[in-house]
Amino acid sequence: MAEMKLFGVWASPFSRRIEMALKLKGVEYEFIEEDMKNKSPLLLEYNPIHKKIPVLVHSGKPIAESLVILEYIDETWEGPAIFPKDPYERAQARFLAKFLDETFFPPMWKACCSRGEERQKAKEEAIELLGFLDNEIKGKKFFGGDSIGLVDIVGNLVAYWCGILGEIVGIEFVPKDKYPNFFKWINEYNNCSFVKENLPQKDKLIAFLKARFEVLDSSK
Ligand SMILES: N[C@@H](CCC(=O)N[C@@H](CS)C(=O)NCC(=O)O)C(=O)O
Repeated sequence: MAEMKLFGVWASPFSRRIEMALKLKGVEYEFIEEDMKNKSPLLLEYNPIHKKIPVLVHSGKPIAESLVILEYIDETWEGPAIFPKDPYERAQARFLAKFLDETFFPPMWKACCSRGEERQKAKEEAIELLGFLDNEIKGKKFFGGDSIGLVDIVGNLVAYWCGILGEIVGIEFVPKDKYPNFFKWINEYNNCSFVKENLPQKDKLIAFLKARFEVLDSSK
């Protein structure tokens, strides 16, 4: 059997995406927990450009960047499809995944890490952007249709992490009245048993993130 190793961090939405995809496909792997304050020589060797987790190593060959890894997993193993088969739907799913990581994530994270006027501006920007997703999910159970697909896997960031970060810093990123469709998806998603099995335990994650914010605060 091919050797499969995943370098990740238990609290990271990016490495959880890969775990979810591997489990969806029924692929066995070894999880190697990285220490972000003291990255292992192997991680730096496997991802010399970004020096980030997750990195999937398949029979000694490393693949970095969660969206790239998800595509590799879908192309390599049979089982439930992660990407839509139809080329247009596939392009749309890629667009939404990139939107979440590159357009939504930066202001959302800034809203959590900044203060005062800067926080207010980033918060408004992040919340406004979610209107696009509220419209996209309207009338559907998951972004992938009846079952979980690429955008749902990538959406762990907003469905779970964003809610917890919001609780910690006192920001409601997904107001139920403003975004009823997206709010419904979040509930559906977080209550789906397969998803639940692949999310970190809430109390543990809150403690981890609070400690992270204390470090950020003390370095200001
Ligand atoms: N675009 C990357 C983002 C991954 C990422 O941000 N990983 C964080 C942990 S959650 C990391 O490794 N940070 C290390 C650092 O920035 O030094 C992906 O999708 O894989």
